[in-house]
Amino acid sequence: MRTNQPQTIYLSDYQAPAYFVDQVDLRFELFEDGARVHSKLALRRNPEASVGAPLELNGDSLTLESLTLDGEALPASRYQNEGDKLVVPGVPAKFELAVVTWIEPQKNTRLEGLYKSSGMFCTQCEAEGFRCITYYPDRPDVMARFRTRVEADKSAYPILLSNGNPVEQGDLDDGRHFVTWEDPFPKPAYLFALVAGDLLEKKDTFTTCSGRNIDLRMYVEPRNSEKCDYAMDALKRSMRWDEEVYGREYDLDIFMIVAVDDFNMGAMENKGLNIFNSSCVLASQDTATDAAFQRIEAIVAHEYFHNWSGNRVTCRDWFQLSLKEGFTVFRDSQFSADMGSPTVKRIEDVTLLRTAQFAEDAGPMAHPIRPASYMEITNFYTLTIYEKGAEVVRMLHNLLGSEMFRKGSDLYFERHDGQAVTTDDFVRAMEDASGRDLNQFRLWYEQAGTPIVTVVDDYDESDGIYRLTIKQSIPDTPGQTHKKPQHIPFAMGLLNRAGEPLPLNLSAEEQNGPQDRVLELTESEHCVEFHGLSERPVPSLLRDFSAPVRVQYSWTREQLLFLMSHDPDGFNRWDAGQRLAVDVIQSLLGAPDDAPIEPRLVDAYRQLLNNVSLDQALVAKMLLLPSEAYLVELSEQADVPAIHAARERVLKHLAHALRDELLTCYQRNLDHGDYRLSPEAIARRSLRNIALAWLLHIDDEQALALASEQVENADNMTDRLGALRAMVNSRFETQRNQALTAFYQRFSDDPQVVELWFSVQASSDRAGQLPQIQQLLQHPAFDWKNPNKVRSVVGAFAGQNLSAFHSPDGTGYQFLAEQVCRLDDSNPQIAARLVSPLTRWKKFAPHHREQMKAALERIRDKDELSRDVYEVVHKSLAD
Ligand code: B3K
Ligand code: ZN
Repeated sequence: MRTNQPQTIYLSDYQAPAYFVDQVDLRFELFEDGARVHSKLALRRNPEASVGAPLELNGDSLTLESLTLDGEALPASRYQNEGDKLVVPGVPAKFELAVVTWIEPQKNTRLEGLYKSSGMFCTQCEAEGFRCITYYPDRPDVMARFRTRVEADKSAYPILLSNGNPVEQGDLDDGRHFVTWEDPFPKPAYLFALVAGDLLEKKDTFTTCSGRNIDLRMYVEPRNSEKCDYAMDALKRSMRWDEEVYGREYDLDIFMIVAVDDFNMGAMENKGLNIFNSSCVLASQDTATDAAFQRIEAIVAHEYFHNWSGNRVTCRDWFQLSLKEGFTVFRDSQFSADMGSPTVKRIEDVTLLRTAQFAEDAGPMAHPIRPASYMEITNFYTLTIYEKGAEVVRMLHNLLGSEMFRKGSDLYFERHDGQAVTTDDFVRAMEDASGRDLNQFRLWYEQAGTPIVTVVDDYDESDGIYRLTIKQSIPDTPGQTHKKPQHIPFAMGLLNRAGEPLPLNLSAEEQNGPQDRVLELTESEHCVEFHGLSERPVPSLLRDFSAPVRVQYSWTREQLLFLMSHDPDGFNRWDAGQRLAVDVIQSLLGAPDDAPIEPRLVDAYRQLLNNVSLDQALVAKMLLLPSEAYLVELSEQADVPAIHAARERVLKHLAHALRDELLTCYQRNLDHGDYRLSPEAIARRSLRNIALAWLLHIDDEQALALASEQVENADNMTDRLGALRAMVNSRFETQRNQALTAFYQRFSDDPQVVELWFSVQASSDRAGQLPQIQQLLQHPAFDWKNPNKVRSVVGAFAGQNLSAFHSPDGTGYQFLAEQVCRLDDSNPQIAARLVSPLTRWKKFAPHHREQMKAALERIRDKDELSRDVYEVVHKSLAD
């Protein structure tokens, strides 16, 4: 529904539902021009509700055909149909309601509820999509058993799926057929799913820890037959891991995954029937990059883990979203760490958190991981709810230790199985299992904003004491000021001049203290003393990023160089390198072109390139300079052209100075054997593609020859795309265009590769200036109805091509405003997400700021703005 003044919904207004649904019987008649949905609900009044409470059902874009209460058709006078709500007063304590609605999935471009994608019917019901299918109490605290019969033409839709186990199937008249599914586990409507299509079925099995055999199925379009193996394998690894690490066994007899091309998000954890965006599940060596394989493994695991953290125990209301998302992201990050390199996984997670979540937490949309209000819940599937939510669970894990944490999660699952609960119930289970008082810790759920932890040190030679004064403060965020100190686990260590770890003795009496400690910060200021130190140590602070905070400490460049090569904590080694690079780049902002560049940076990178004893995956991460987006995030008043120029200068300087080392690195990391997805092989590919990218950044002819050969002959997409990206970012325009054309011709019938092809161009400051972006939008493969295509052009341009998007004439901002307005009518969810790069306009230098604001105002002034975009734009423009 469109509205000009959307209502704000408050957590404090929460009321339990007046009626529960025990059983839902659904019958879908699917046709080419629409679908008829027959729903029978067994309803029961909540004993807590008052007698005579009206029944309220949600509905959106539905045509009501009939409404029957206990077998008696209700005339229009017996209910109020208020557009998005159907209210039936005077209902008994227990009754059956039959509702028939007509819907038009073919016309559904919002991709919420039931819709069609590439000729198949599919659904997306989280958060509030079920109300686009039938009238229903569409809220997660109403949990019911579903029985679903799907009827459709047998030749066009031979596969008919829904949640649970198949219980009946047969043929009908007119070439139609049906399948009935029954889900024995009560669930909220947001976990409902239906799929009907002409799909290829891939089969496998999994034997659970108690010896039950589970049928595993993947359903894909026949052309994707060769792209299923990796996801199927990842699924089996996830199932085993959840048994071993969390003691969670799968519960139904069948688990299904379906790949769909048009999908707003990455995937959806519907009970027993996960639906995936094709780009997050389909992969082959020829078409998917290493990063895509890793993303697929993580998302398959994430959706599977939801079966317990989300489905068996679900959210009471949408304010509790992080209950399932934060916990499940934490679980999938543990899984990915176990499958590959924990340090590299941590670096990737923290990079995303610090670049994008910290930005969100400092902007106009900042909200606690349990928000107090929202207008449109779809806007709250945020990095804060997901990534910061996962960090909060990680802190609990760190504070309690793995054993106690596992006791806590066991208690949580056992205590709340089959219930819809709150984040507080989760913390209470952790508290009850461990005996720890987590009262102050709960503030992490209530207060928005990234805490700032300031560290000042002092070494007293005379008594051998090293003192740290640690202060915390939390910045104001919309609607929240004067925040209370939070409970922060702060992991640290100290190193001596030789790079050896020192014992952390907290008193004169302590002799052989541990070399790692987690300080628990609870006050706004702490003073910690370390005794028995014969020299001034170098501190290694916030090891493994033990809390989602910004650390401020006046590192010298010597200290950073020292930590880069000596810190035993791999994460902090990387972090020291990042801090050094940030410092060097920032020192060049606005400096003359011939201002000298820190020579020790070149030495440090040379050492990295030559270091073959260190984990090569870590080396590859350490070689990446901080992104422009991160540098923007760290600025007070970001001047994008200046940031771009300074970063480019450093990159080019390093590439020139290290040309020989880069060529050696490239050659050393060439693979001659078969393609493998081992961490070592992935690291080799990363290293050689980084070397190529740097060399082409300085337009090196020899590198051009290597890249041209690689883009043509690589046996995998990581190398092919790595070479293409490097060429696209070089000045060799003719070769770039030839490579782009050849690449497109080779892969034009593969939508996932075409998306990569779009985004490589849209995110490049050389190939993705505005006129070229406009051309991409005209390309025959571009499709406004497909969210992946929109993200790969418009999203990549505004989110990754910062210097083009922030071009001084403001045309990038106006372009984005135009595309948001255009999409708002067809897919408001995607439109609202695209607004994001404009929302932080106040953070930018004045010449950007005014034009960004003007673009936001242009969107605000559009007629009939969706609730989704309205909320983001109005909050961004608020004082
Ligand atoms: N729970 C879904 C997200 C659905 C978002 C709907 N707007 C995917 C996930 O987090 O697993
Ligand atoms: Zn999730």
